[in-house]
Amino acid sequence: MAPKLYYWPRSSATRVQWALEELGIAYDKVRLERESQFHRSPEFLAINPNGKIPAMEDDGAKLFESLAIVLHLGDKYGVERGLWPAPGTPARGEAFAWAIWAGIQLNYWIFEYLRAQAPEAKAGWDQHLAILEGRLADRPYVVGDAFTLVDVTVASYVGLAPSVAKLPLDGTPRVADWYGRCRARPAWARVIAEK
Ligand SMILES: N[C@@H](CCC(=O)N[C@@H](CS)C(=O)NCC(=O)O)C(=O)O
Repeated sequence: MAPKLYYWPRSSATRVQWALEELGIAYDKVRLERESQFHRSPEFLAINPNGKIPAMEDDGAKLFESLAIVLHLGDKYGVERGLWPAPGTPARGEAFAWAIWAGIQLNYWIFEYLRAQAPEAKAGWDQHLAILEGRLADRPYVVGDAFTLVDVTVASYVGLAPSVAKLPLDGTPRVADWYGRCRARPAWARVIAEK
């Protein structure tokens, strides 16, 4: 059975939609409306007890947390499509390291800056963006020579900086170039076309 994604547009579910579109697999979309509060209903809480989107059902698994869902999709569907490193390879370990780093560190510093608007938070963000700039010094994508779902995860967190916190990327030219290449992908265009 095709994976079923519960989502609404322009939310934490967007990185999952982007990953699904890159994979090109059939999936069912269940669009919720925040105002309907269905995401707080017992029916939905049985899928995601946190009462938040995204959530996914896939072959009996009930999944939540957008980053975890992308990692699951990479494992299950990405390897044969060249979008996720094979199990046991050094690249697989690096995929987990960079994707989880983005979900924890980048996400933390963006929202800390948004909350505090303080120089310390800006310094924390700058320090982490410089780490990514260094990573991209000798490779075109975050892991390996080609685009993978690691780029989906890292770019989706990086993208919160300009869009949510008004933090520009222009001080890190390699990040800006890589981010532009990620966002130029047709799969991304399909995702953001939905209003
Ligand atoms: N860390 C979670 C965040 C999920 C989240 O906060 N989702 C928001 C939409 S972006 C939500 O469902 N909010 C509804 C609510 O809290 O009532 C993830 O990445 O999946």
